[in-house]
Amino acid sequence: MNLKNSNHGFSGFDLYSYISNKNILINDELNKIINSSRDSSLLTKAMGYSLLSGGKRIRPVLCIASSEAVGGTEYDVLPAACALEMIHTYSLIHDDLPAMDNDTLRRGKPTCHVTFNEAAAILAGDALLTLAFQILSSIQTNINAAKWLKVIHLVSLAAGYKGMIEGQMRDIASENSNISLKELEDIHSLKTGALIEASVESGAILGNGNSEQIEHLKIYAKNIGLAFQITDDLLNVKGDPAITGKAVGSDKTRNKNTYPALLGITGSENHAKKLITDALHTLETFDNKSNSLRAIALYIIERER
Ligand code: GRG
Repeated sequence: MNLKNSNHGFSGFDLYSYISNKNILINDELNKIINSSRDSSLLTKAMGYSLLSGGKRIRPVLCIASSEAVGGTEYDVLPAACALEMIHTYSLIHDDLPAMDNDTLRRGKPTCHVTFNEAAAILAGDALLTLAFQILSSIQTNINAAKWLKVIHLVSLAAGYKGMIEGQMRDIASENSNISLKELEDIHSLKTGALIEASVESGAILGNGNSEQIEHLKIYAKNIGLAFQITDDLLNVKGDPAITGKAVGSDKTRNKNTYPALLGITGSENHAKKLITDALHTLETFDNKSNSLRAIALYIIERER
């Protein structure tokens, strides 16, 4: 299946330039937020170390792209985009802790607890999570307060005990045991998909999308969220640590339930491609303002990091 050549009404979008430009905007804003406290405490250093260490910024980019797809602007959603990246970074810091995955490499650098210490890493994660909601709830833009409240609510659900944290808990609990494909899909959808879905949905709400557009974008997000984690599983098998910036082979060592373990490499690749095809179909009623979302969907399964 060659997704690039199939007819989804989209061609020639320069995703590299798009992501690079959005990353400049997002990184500038994250720098401003972290440096605004003007202190050099261990806590602020640990927060900045992980937050400003060069992740792909796919969640904030999705938030912006989703807003633009329904006619909004990047400025409408920039604070929300940054808050989503903070929540994501907190989850990575905690995921790398000895009590969780016990990883020493992240984004090409030693993990937060290795560079600082475990207490600093736990607190830096806590502080980033809290700061995200501080930013979400102190917005001064033209978008009405009811929309912001809706976004705060959906982000708290996605990040919380019925979302990402529940997914992480089930993931850890299922190590060393056999689970079904449905159980694995639920874990991945919660652990990784929920925050990706929240990124797309909040962009659509703040960009003033109508209810039909928002519903379509939620289906798009559900599909790409799952495909994103399948690709993450595949990169843990066949990725290059020099490119991914994190350990390869660790899922197998820990006897984790993953798509490659359940479906094999080719089965996992085909499943991810099917999800991306479905995601692209949900964008059929959208005009070319959603070409960034189309290109991101393809990138998600082609990425090398
Ligand atoms: C301990 C209170 C407490 C909560 C823990 C750790 C956690 C909650 C959740 C973990 C969720 C998690 C780490 C999911 C993995 C998602 C994933 C695929 C991460 C990699 O994302 P990328 O590729 O990374 O976007 P970059 O570095 O590019 O940002």
